[in-house]
Amino acid sequence: MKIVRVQDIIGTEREVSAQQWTSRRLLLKKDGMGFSFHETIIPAGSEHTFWYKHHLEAVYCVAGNGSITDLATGETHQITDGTLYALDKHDKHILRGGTEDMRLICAFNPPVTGQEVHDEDGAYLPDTEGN
Ligand code: 9YT
Repeated sequence: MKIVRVQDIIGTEREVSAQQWTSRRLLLKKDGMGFSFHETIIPAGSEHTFWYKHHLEAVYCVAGNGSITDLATGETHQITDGTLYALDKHDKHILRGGTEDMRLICAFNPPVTGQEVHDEDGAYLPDTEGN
């Protein structure tokens, strides 16, 4: 059994900050669960275009508020505590922080390795390191 406390991740290589978002990777591929598990903070008023072409992602809001726009349909959905969105079609999207910072809990399949770099579309490249 593993016990992971987010306060022990802050300030380590498992905490990644980029262009106004911060993600704490509580579980990565190397943890052997078959998915990775993250806490992501989206600051109030910030805007992000994400496209996980090679991953499926489920995201559950536990605090704050914001919105997500599906760039395939143009639809925008409000996000508050208790909202989940699942990117089951590798959906390219815009995520916006609302009036308060959003605290999101995320799971990725396949798991993020922690070594991903963004390609020209803002997507993570597929994991090529094997098992
Ligand atoms: C909200 C969201 O898409 N979070 C993703 C986690 C982040 N891209 C990471 O840990 O790399």
